[in-house]
Amino acid sequence: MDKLYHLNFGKSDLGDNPPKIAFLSGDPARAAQIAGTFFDKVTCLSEYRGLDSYMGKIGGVPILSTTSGMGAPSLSIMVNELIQLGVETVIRVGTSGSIQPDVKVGDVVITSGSLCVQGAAHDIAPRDYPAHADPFVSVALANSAKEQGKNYHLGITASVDTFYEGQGRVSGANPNLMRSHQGLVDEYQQLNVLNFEMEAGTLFKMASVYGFKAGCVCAIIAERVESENVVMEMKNAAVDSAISVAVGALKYL
Ligand code: R2B
Repeated sequence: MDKLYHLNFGKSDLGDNPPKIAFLSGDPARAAQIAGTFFDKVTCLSEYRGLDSYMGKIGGVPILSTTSGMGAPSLSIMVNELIQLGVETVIRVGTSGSIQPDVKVGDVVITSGSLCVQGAAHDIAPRDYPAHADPFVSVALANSAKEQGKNYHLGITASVDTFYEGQGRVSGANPNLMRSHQGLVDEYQQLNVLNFEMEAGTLFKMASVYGFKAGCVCAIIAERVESENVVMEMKNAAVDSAISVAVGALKYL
């Protein structure tokens, strides 16, 4: 038995030509959607703790679609185990809230680098260590988005640990933000940060430390300049766009 504890599969499940590229989604339903829509010869490798994984082929190339779970601690476990299995490129396909007025619900953001405000990353690299995407993966994602006529933005993402306080939300159970978090959306807007999410910064630091390639494309599902809420009516279409940009990037890699 060579199963890794959290992935719940091992090298012997991956065959003679094991996948070197993994799509990584926070939501297990998105991991299943990617595999079900785009993979040939899909195998479900694991349904364990909501961190489900699938294997298949796209254009004859073996590929994984795995779930990171929400937030950097969970992502760090799944990515560590994927790398142990020989994965060399990880593309996060996520959801996100925009910070800039011209980044609209339904658009996609391709992260060139993260403002990484994530505790898990401190276990892997120093606070000031850069959190940047692989430039070739980012260009592949941008080429794919352009080719598909998507509204896309390439730039800096704020990767934080919490959905509420860390993204300056006061509409949840805690209406009182610490002084450091008051006016966060305005401050990040002035710093030209495009969007909030909760995984990419740690993924990028792991990539530089471990020596693999990483990229991130996120569907914009909230406009934080306007509201704290997710626009549920547009979520599926936005996620479909991010997925098709990620899949379309493969041919540029
Ligand atoms: C986006 O969506 C999740 C929070 O709702 C989290 O995983 C993220 O980065």
